[in-house]
Amino acid sequence: MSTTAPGPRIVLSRYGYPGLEDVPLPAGAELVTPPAGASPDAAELRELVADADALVVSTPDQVDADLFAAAPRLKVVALVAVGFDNVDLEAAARHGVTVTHTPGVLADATADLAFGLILMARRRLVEATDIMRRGEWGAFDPRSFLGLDVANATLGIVGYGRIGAAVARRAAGFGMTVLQHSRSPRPDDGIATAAPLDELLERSDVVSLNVPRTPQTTGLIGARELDLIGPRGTLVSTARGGVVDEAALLDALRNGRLHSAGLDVFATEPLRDPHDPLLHEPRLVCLPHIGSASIETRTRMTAMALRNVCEVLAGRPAPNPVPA
Ligand code: 8YV
Repeated sequence: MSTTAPGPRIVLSRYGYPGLEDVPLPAGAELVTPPAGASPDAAELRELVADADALVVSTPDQVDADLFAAAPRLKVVALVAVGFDNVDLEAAARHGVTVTHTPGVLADATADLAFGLILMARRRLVEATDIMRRGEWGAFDPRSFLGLDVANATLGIVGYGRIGAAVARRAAGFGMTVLQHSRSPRPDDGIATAAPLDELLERSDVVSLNVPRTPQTTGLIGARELDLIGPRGTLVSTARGGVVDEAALLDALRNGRLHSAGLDVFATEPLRDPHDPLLHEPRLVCLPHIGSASIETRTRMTAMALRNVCEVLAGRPAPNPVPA
């Protein structure tokens, strides 16, 4: 009698990753997903991974030491995300689990969104849309909805990795002068000029945050830094919540010490309290962490994450391990 060994058990933390149906999987693989719309908490995730060989997760899922302890067969955690601050990498290493992510494939979508935030904040697009929705488009007044120019302004990019560089390429099309600041110096690309952080903040009309969340970047932009950007300045972040001190940001906007801001990321996600003051500040544009949310981009991210799963399960090195 011959028996066929069952294929690997691949747990996905979310239902509905775009393009999953087109990704080639190991023979006999069993895919396990929560129901559509479900968002498993830590205990549910631990239950799901008990017999898993691979786990595919998104940014909101906390992959901590308890999860690794609850998953004795786990070989790979594949993030459908480039940021990996939600994974305990030391615990992964202790348990011999490879952690992978999806660099590169979401740089353009995230840079597009950063530019969307810049235009929305600086040209007051949300305020303008809101008055139309309320039927309050009044008689022409030359002072209505005056914003500040994006074209030919100076843009400072904090964190000049793939996403930061993609933001810079877009800025070049707007005739902007581009400054950049990175922890590790980047070679001159002819688009952005390197500058120390304080100098970049002082010289920039618009500042885009594109750093990962680390102990060094947590609280990087507080009251002092916002004052360096100044009353004609705009701050946008598609990075991670916690990089900007949100209370200091609200204070600077309310007191006219900063012109405007746009956030796609928050210290608390999801931000569900409809009374949260961040959601009611007229000069602050808020989006629900949608930097990579285009069909093409999320499809590429899914394919890349699953390719990493397949390679590790086949005993080969992961193509996109998170950096050491
Ligand atoms: C989303 C992201 O969080 O890639 C990242 O680091 O923050 C975003 O792409 C992701 O798509 C959801 O997992």
